[in-house]
Amino acid sequence: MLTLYSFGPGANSMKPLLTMFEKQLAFTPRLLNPAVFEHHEDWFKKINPRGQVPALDHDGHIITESTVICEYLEDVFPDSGASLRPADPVARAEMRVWTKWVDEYFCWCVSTIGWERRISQMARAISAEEFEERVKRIPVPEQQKKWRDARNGFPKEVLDEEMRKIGISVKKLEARLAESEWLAGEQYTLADICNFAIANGMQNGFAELVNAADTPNLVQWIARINARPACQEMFAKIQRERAPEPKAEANAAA
Ligand SMILES: N[C@@H](CCC(=O)N[C@@H](CS)C(=O)NCC(=O)O)C(=O)O
Repeated sequence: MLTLYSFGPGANSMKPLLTMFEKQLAFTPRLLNPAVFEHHEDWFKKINPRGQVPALDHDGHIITESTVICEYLEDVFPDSGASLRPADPVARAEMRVWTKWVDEYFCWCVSTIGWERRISQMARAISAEEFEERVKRIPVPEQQKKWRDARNGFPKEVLDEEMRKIGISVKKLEARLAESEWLAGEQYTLADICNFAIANGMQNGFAELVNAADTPNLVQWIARINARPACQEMFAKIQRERAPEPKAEANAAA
């Protein structure tokens, strides 16, 4: 039995969700509500002591870390649905360079701007006392700081630096996708799924950077993945838990 704890199809949660739909795996989706800090409740910290989603329960074995979960699913169910890892070791290494890059670089700059735009509203929607009570329950000190920054507003120099990194990231993706249809070459792989999880929505939330004129290949790649039956089924079946609606859509809650 497979149960996936997530916030729904966005950011890190989308990586294993889309992988499961691509691999046509039957699973129980368990959606947590970030607006009520459900992921910091004791019952969930028993599942993931870091108090973060996604987390996979496979017959009682808990797997955490979004990219690790995707690789695990490919290891355990190699013949189910789409094959999402190249057989060729060179292409496989290239896939992992892209999944490493999204986890270590691309995800973080987009995440901070998303937190500033959307999570800040969630953090400010409650009283200072209640907020501090909730922050105390967050097990990871860096995440406590991130919630406090979201409530107080991230320093301008941090936001400027993250926007600079987003600009670099967008150019890097565009340059690669001008060379080949998919990030690791000829085959659609976990590299595409994991980067799409962060990039999808940037054509709206970061339209000044991601648009048909400046990044045609990136825009087409985003559209190609959105058009895949597995992706459409995921969005139709799994509703994302949302923070209060902002003016511009961004990929938040990472
Ligand atoms: N490295 C982890 C990061 C997980 C992560 O940042 N999860 C976010 C949602 S995308 C989360 O739980 N955020 C809420 C919080 O930290 O309070 C992974 O890739 O799974």
